[in-house]
Amino acid sequence: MRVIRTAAAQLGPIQKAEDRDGVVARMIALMDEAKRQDADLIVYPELALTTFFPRWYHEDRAEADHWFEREMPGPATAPLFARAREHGMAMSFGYAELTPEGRHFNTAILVDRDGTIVGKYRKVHLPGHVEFDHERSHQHLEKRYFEPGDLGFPVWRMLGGILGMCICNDRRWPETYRVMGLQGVEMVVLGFNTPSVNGQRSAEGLEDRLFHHRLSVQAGAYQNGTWVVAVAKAGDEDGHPLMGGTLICDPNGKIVAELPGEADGVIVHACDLDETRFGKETIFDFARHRRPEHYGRITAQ
Ligand code: CDT
Repeated sequence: MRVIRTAAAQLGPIQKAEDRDGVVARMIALMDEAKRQDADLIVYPELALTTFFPRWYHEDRAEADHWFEREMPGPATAPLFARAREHGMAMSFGYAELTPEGRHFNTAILVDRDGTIVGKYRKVHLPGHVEFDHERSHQHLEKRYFEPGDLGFPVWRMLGGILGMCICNDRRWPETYRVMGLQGVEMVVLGFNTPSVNGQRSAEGLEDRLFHHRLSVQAGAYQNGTWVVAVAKAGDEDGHPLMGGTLICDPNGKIVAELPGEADGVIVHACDLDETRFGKETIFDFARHRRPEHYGRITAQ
């Protein structure tokens, strides 16, 4: 058995006026609870440090720069890194990254038990739009504020296994999991901010959204023989509802733990990476069964 006791740490809403210090205090409280449950790894949501700011339109996009981190860890996140080191707990969380060259990414990191950042991922599939859209009930301006990730979908050896990351909308794309699956990934960790209703299709409500979320994660897990840990930022942010649905899915595609509600909370599950073997060695033994000669259209521009 190669067990990672994994905590999926959902954050409830973060209002526009809340500062990072308050959010980091909440993250530390969740980490302490995860430690009480003996977790090795804690996973937080996408853009964990702030409200989901891409819903707010700024004509001058530089006005949004205050939502971005210029260093990691920085002054606000140093206490989180310190507590993780103290607990000897690995972690992953998402944040908006502003590079020294002035590039903007929707980023997530993997941090080992000793506080070292071992992996960085930049969101590839950016949903939404660039300009203010009067047809929508709410804005989703990720394409305005971020550029698509430039790092692909790498995996990292950590905690005795092979771990990968993706972010929110990425979880809906089979290619995301498959690219990591081809590198032997055993656990994919991801955070998300998903509006409870579709801003362009009022008929698609919370139940459908939760269904498509679970469907995507469960399919990705099963078809690649990997654990998937999916963590929400949820609840009502300044009148804009985000769904919950924080869950841990096993390599068989079954949800083994799911957090009810939309508030701060943790679920911990003992994820045995050896459970990935069966799928990887049988029906999804890629070396024996894949037929890439027929998949050319997938990568054609
Ligand atoms: N954050 C994020 O990627 N959210 C998207 C919402 C899509 S609607 C424009 C998601 O796929 O959950």
